[in-house]
Amino acid sequence: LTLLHKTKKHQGELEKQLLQANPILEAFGNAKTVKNDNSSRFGKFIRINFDVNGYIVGANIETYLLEKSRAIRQAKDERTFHLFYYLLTGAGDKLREDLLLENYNNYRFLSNGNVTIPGQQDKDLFTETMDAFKIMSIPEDELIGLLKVVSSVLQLGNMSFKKERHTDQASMPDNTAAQKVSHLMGMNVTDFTRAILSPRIKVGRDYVQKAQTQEQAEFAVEALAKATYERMFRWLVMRINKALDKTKRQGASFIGILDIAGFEIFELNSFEQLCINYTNEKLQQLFNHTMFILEQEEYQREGIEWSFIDFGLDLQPCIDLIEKPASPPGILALLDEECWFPKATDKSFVEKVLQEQGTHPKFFKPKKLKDEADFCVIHYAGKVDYKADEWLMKNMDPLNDNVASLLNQSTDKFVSELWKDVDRIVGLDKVSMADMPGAFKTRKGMFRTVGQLYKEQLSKLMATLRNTNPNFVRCIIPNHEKKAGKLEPFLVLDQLRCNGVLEGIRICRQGFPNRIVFQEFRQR
Ligand SMILES: *[C@@H]1O[C@H](CO)[C@@H](O)[C@H](O)[C@H]1NC(C)=O
Ligand SMILES: *[C@@H]1O[C@H](CO)[C@@H](O)[C@H](O)[C@H]1NC(C)=O
Ligand SMILES: *[C@@H]1O[C@H](CO)[C@@H](O)[C@H](O)[C@H]1NC(C)=O
Ligand SMILES: *[C@@H]1O[C@H](CO)[C@@H](O)[C@H](O)[C@H]1NC(C)=O
Ligand SMILES: *[C@@H]1O[C@H](CO)[C@@H](O)[C@H](O)[C@H]1NC(C)=O
Ligand SMILES: CC(=O)N[C@H]1CO[C@H](CO)[C@@H](O)[C@@H]1O
Ligand SMILES: CC(=O)N[C@H]1CO[C@H](CO)[C@@H](O)[C@@H]1O
Repeated sequence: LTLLHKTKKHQGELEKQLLQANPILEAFGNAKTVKNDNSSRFGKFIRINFDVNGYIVGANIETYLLEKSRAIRQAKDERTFHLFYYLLTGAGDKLREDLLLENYNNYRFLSNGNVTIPGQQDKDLFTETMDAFKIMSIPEDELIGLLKVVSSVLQLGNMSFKKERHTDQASMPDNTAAQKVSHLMGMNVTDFTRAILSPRIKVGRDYVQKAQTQEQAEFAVEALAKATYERMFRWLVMRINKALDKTKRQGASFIGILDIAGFEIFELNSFEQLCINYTNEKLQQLFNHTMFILEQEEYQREGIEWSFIDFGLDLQPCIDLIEKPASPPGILALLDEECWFPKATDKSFVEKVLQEQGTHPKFFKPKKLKDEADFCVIHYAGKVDYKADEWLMKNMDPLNDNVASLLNQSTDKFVSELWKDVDRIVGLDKVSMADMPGAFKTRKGMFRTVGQLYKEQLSKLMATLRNTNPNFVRCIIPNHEKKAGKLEPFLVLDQLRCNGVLEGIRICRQGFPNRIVFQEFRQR
């Protein structure tokens, strides 16, 4: 960041804004998890562009895979995104009233109520975040629009449904929360309620109103809350990029910083973890390439007697297992295929994977009874158990398109902006609601699945990274008690081993000078 101080006078503002982009994104995208009070729940690639003279001309941030499910549910001792707590603690009376804010315990989506972080003043951080928005020159009306959306996400959690007595239909005995949501998001409450309870669905050429079950209504509201938060986050990134790209001048070179979502070890892992691990495989491959191949080439150039070592870590087979499009199709391709297949279920997806990839060396089928996992993938860091529950749903990510159009036509400018691309969502009529989850009745290729989008985004990122001279920083947790100055040797060793870092140490032991180890540790 000392580079920032070399900027010209008129770029002082850009410098300040660049430094404020992080606190804003962290407020909306970081959260307390069991192991880390401030864990990033999204990946990001920050690119600082320089002109030929080495002056900063702008910056750009790209984000990956926000853990949006955190907005509606949190595990024990965890929190949702920081901003919710900042807002509920820091908002003054006027803002509380405008945003219809309530106390922590009134919100069902704040699973654990008021959880505080030792040494962290949510109230002060609210002020800091709001100041960061000012420095970013994001106007007040946009900021209020944004905070209203945050408040509606919380309010959506309080919409509750009941099963009507003699039918399967859902009803909503109390519409207080629906009224608040409608007020905050600029919708007509009657229309909103109808869109949730009995949406118009296209059947063949006609539209019919189809009453929803309690389960379907609840699913729709949760999906809406997650999608709303995600869209708001994407807007935020877009808006920050707009602020950071003022000079519109072409950069001659850039420094990029990639920071992927921190993963934690879960017993059973889902679709999100597969995507994160897939990213890790690709990055590890880049690491392997940069550190070992280049280093060995240098030895050769310098005439050091050296025989190329195969570290036995070849990552391509595992990457193929996940991303290969065909012959045989990888896990993501098989998942897409199942999504278009009528009557498909998570179970039939698992069967297909077993059938196509059952003999893959990086794949194995867990033993029945003993194991809860549906399949295991042998990643470079170790064997990971995956459970395929709801993968079809997660990959399609369907939304109630009736509500989406209401939001598209919202009287609130900010909300309608967030929903301007409604034609790209997977709507209710594409999902056979009768046998949820599963069976998406739509033509292949009409929509992009979550897996497809992620794969494309990742391959773009890798192309960028391959054209750079990368340096790697490995963050190691020294202990699980969040204590300063305490280093647990085995915990650290384990992480170094999982990161593939220990291979460097092996070279050292084989009698070579410390240079690799030195260089690696210097770079981390
Ligand atoms: C949270 O972590 C980010 C780095 O990811 C750091 O910049 C920020 O200061 C941290 N926030 C708090 C409140 O510790
Ligand atoms: C929201 O829901 C929670 C839990 O169901 C309830 O305790 C609370 O009173 C509700 N708040 C409002 C404002 O309806
Ligand atoms: C949240 O909890 C903390 C500590 O338990 C307390 O000091 C604070 O007043 C609470 N905030 C609210 C708004 O309930
Ligand atoms: C909401 O829409 C209904 C019809 O769907 C209409 O009768 C009512 O007047 C509208 N309310 C407002 C406040 O516009
Ligand atoms: C994959 O994810 C799991 C859980 O998130 C984690 O335990 C494991 O270390 C990850 N593996 C790789 C290769 O990143
Ligand atoms: C052992 C190992 O993983 N080797 C791989 C390192 O990366 C290069 C290039 O990406 C591969 O060719 C090796 O197979
Ligand atoms: C379905 C729908 O209403 N789509 C509209 C969303 O908003 C954009 C512009 O604001 C319109 O062009 C779409 O027709």
